[in-house]
Amino acid sequence: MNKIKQVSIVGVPMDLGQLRRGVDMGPSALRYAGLIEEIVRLGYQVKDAGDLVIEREATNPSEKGRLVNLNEVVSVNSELQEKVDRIHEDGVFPLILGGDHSVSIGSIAGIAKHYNNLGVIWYDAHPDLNTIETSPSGNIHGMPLAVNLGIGHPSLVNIGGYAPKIKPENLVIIGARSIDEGERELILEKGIKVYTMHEIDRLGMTTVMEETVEYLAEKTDGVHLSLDLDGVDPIYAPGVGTPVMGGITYRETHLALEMLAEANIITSADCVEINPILDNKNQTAEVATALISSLLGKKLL
Ligand code: 4U7
Ligand code: MN
Ligand code: MN
Ligand code: MN
Repeated sequence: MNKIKQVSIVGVPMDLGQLRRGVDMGPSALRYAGLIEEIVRLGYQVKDAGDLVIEREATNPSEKGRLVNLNEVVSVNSELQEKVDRIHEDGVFPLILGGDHSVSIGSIAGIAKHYNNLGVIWYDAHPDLNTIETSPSGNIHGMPLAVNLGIGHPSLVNIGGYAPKIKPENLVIIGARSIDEGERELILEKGIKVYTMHEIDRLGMTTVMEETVEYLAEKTDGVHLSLDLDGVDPIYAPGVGTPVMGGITYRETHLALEMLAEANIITSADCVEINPILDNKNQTAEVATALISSLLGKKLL
């Protein structure tokens, strides 16, 4: 990653992948927290591509038995896919700011086509491996990882005109502690590598990250980090829509991202699920800004 000293930022102010409003303000909150200036201070050439324009249909999003806001989520992610694809073609590190986690469908769709074996690190309290059949909510932000594996509604799975985007063996989930039954079955069936909170407690973050880097470095030619702020414990990151107690600490998360920076394997990233309305004086966006700085190579000394 450090060989690419250019970063392009795309904001996706979208909250349609779930029912709670507010996560659409994530990009503004990150800008307010000084994310862009911080990345510039780290020596990167930063291009802020601004935010996608999100068009809303005035439908009832809570209608049961369907995917919530499917058409809007497909159209936003198709546009994001094209944007991220172009950033990658210019040789620039894409950093996507959500928005809810459904934006990872578009970001990974734009990136994965450029790699034979894109690795993905999914830092999250949830595995986001639901489908319409298994989802307790119908919310697409609980499905993006399944979609990236080629499992789900065809109009989501085929965004960018190809599927699947990633292979199950190139994926590592870190921080999971709220796993639905269908997700559990898929993890076991596909043999997906998951470090739940149990493994993090037992092994410690150092070992988790050493193993993750070794696991991915061998077989991937690029690694996307998808950072859902609810992976971090809500004590540190309260401004998220689906908080789950017993999460990864602030220091452990820094350590994880510092180790990824050292390993120099991350080639793109997204930062999602910040909800400023539920936050405490923009704390979560500030935490995210500090974390992204670590990912991009910031050191204490
Ligand atoms: B997030 C959930 F049921 N699994 O599918 C669902 F618990 O992107 C939550 O990780 C999904 O924040 C959380 O609705 C999605 C629920
Ligand atoms: Mn291309
Ligand atoms: Mn998520
Ligand atoms: Mn989550």
